Amino acid sequence: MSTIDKQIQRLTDDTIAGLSLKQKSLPSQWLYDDVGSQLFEEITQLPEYYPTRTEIAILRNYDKEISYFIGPNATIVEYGAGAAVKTEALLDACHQPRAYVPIDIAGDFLAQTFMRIRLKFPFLNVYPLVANFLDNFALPDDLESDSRVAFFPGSTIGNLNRKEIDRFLEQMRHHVQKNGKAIIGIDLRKDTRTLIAAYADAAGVTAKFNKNILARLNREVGMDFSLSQFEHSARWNEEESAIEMHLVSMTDQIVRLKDHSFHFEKGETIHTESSRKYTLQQLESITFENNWSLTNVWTDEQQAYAILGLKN
Ligand code: AVJ
Repeated sequence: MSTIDKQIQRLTDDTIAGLSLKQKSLPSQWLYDDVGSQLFEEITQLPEYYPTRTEIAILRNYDKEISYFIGPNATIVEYGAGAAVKTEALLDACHQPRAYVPIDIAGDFLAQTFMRIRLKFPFLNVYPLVANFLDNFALPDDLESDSRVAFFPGSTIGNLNRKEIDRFLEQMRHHVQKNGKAIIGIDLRKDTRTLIAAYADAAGVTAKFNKNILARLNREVGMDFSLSQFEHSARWNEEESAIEMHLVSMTDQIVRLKDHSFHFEKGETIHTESSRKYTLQQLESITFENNWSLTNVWTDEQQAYAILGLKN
């Protein structure tokens, strides 16, 4: 089977499994096809969506310290690189990084990122890698550098559950090897109003982003979702300490996938993404339990967002 066929098979299996649950759900990774990745980039520009701009401001504010933390002649490995906008801030801050390995599941998007970074940082060796960072995979073995630094910005770690975080932090330790380091950006817990506004913006871009998963299922596995029959909703789940995106069925309806049919009651939802929000204390114990030492925490004045510096 080709990679594309395999991907469509996984999407189909995940969808059948997820829509058969009592609380219907879809794995959030499927939000990020090329259209979804593009819409997410639009989200990062919204006035309500503070994480991206706060993260970039922290990177710029502490560029000297971060650059010192990274050290010279490093290879930066970025998980879920997307458009790699924050990477530019990081690469600007570094003195002479040696190589850059952007990893993303959206291949077309990665190719564009590759071209842009090459133009802006001509001295840098770029090795793009199409992969799901939750899978097991190896890095190219011809990376010559003094040290490897994993970069996981954008609070993507907030999408992972505890088991996934443990697995990911473990793989990251393998990837960066002995003396390796990691820089992880993460959104912190804060008041619910700010959070809901960030995930239910006035311009409706997040709604479009969320509904794109239905459009994708129509496009790629031939489902028959009527997009106007679903509405975006952002909810705070206190137990999980997470903002959740849901798609709410506006009517009682049936949606089909091949010979499967899924019944939706009016008001029933599909849970599409959880964005967990942590306290610094929780982050300390999670990293400690995964054998990383947390050596640096960079944050903004309001402590809305944190960038962690970890050593293997
Ligand atoms: C890309 C996962 C970090 O959780 O804030 C933004 C995705 N979803 N608005 C986040 C997202 C809705 C974003 N991450």
